[in-house]
Formats: sequence, structure tokens, C-alpha cells
Amino acid sequence: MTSTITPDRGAAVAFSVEEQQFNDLIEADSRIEPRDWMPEGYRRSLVRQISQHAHSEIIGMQPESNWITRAPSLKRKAILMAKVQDEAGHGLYLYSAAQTLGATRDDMTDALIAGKARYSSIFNYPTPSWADMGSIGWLVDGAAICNQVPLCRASYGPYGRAMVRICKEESFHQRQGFEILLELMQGTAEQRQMAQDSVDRWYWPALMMFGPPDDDSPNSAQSMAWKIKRHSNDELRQRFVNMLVPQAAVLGVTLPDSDLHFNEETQQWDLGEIDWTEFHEVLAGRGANNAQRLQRRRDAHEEGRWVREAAAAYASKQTARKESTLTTELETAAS
Ligand code: FAQ
Repeated sequence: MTSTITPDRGAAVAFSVEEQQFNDLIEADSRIEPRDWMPEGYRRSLVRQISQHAHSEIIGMQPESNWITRAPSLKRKAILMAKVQDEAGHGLYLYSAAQTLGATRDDMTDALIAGKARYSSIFNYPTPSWADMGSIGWLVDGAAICNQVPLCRASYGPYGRAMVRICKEESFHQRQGFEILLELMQGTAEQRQMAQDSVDRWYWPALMMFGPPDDDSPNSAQSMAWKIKRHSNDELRQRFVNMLVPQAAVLGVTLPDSDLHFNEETQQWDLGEIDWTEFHEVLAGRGANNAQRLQRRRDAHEEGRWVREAAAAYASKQTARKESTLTTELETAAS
């Protein structure tokens, strides 16, 4: 059965009833749920984005876990440990959201450890100083929030709902990073230098987190038509920079962009050229820490094998026990 709608372009296009229902839900800003019919491309695009996002959270634990044993006080250690655990939780919500689309956890994990899956470029940079914990919170979590708050309204229900919980935690993460930098900036000349040096190293990679420029972003148009993404990569990047400038002034750090200036006409901060060659190099696996991040993930997966095996053995023992209890009950009832 088909129904016909006339899109803005004028030509009549025939859609199946299911497809029309899907289009109507998208048009009405309503939510698509796991049991609803959806176009295969929509499902694939969501699995692509959600699984990449989940992998980013999981790999994203590594740059900070590097500092858990070296955090400057017990309080800082406890906060950092809680933050890293939060990222693990975010990964799990997101893997679960991808599973509602038919992706399996095993397939997603295999793709990651085989080096075939993408994860955010930002996590391939090293964390040589304590100030990097501040920059990750302020800049990386800050960029993540800018990008992810609109995703709370993503058209796919399980993704949007996972993002609501994630954004609440990211907002705490961003503030704790800001506070680390603020304390360093109020410290000795050496501490101030450490904070500035770290901001210099993380600023540009954080801008790259929003993805390639709009005219080089193959997925944006369709993703925005499906209301998975609500804003373009450049739009969100601009919003982020506008937010950073006054915060940098409060911190007393300089954003390392000599071309950054306020545009009276647009009332926005115009930024200098981003080095997209660096971005593509990192995506191609040639960033400073790509190989190390993947190797650590592989090792962790291997070291966790016995846990997975033990959990599977326990689950099958429980199932066998339940089945045998049920058989006994049935036999008793029949006698
Ligand atoms: N890194 O056509 P577009 C976090 C890929 S979580 C690597 O513009 P799209 C929390 C892109 O996948 C950070 N790859 O793609 C935390 C595509 O490749 P494909 C992660 C990138 O999907 C904080 C190709 O380039 N956040 O930080 C990157 O429309 C602290 C063409 O790009 C999310 O994943 C990149 N930066 O837009 C954890 C948010 N950018 O698949 C620990 C959800 C682009 O065609 C510590 N994701 N690519 O082979 C999104 O919003 C989008 O997927 C974008 C990319 C905006 C990332």
C-alpha cells in the first residue's frame, strides 16, 4: 500500500504507509522507538554514530586514567576516579542504545579492537601534565556538551534519552576541569605556565572534535534531515568558541589563535584556520597516541576474558538450575 505526499520541491513521491508514518513522526518532532519501522539508512547511520560515540567514551577513559595514581591530592584522585567511571557508564548507555537497533556488543567491540571502528580524534593526544586534566574537563567535556545537548533531542528515542543523563554528568566534568585550571592559574608562575601550555595543546584538537567543515561533511545533510543531528559541525564549533572566550578571560589563559577576533557584524568570534591535515592524519591512525590507545584496549579486553567467561558460565548454570526447578515443579504437579 502506498500514499503520496508532495514535498516542497514539487514532484510527487510515493512512500509506503510505513515510510510515510516515519516521515510524519520526524516532521512532527516526535520520537522513533526501537519497534517502529525505520529506513535501513536511518538505522545504519544511528548505529554508526552511536557506536563511534560509545567507543569514544571507552577510549576516552585512557588519557585521564593516566593521572589517577599521580593526582596531587586524595580529593583530586577521588574526583578523577569518579569522572573516569562516569565515562565508562556513558559508554555502556550508548552501547545499549546501539543494541536496540540490532547491533551486537560483540561486533562493536570486535570492530574497535581490530582498529576498524572510529572514535573521537581527541583521545589520541597525550596527557603529560596534571593541567591536562583541567584542559580535558574544560575544553574536551565543554566541546562534548556543546555537541551533545542538541543530541538530547535526537529523533531516535533511546539515543536522546541516553544523552540526557550523559549531559548532566558532562556538565559536572566541565566545571571540575575549569576549577583545576582556575586553581593552577591562581598558583605559582610555573603552575600558570603549565596551565597555559596545556590549553595551547588542547585548544585546536578540541575544535576538531566537532568534525570536518560543513562543506566537507558527508553525513551532515541526511543526519539533519532525519533530525539525528540538529546543528551543523561549523555551527556548533562556532557556538563553542563564543562560549570559551569569556571563560578564558575569567581563567586568565590565552586561546592560542592570533586570528581570533570579534566580528561586530555577526556578533560572533571569528577564528583562524584549523589544521585539517592534522585532523585527517589522526583519523588515519597516525596521531601521537593512536597505536597505544588501541593496544591498551586490546590488552584490557584480553585481560577481561576470564570475567566474561565466568559470567557466561554463571548465567548458564542459573538457567539450568531454573529449568530443573521448573521440571521438578511440573512433575510434582502432575503426580
Ligand atoms: N573524530 O560527515 P561527518 C566525549 C568522522 S565523547 C573522529 O561530519 P557526522 C566525552 C565521522 O565519524 C566525544 N572521527 O560525520 C568524553 C565520519 O566518519 P564515517 C565523541 C570524526 O557523524 C569527554 C567522517 O569523519 N562525541 O568527548 C570526527 O555527521 C572526556 C565525516 O564526518 C560524539 O561522538 C572526530 N572528531 O559528524 C569522554 C558525539 N569528526 O562514520 C572522556 C556524537 C568526524 O563516515 C573524556 N557524534 N569524524 O566513517 C556526533 O555528533 C557526530 O558523529 C560528529 C561527526 C559531530 C562527531
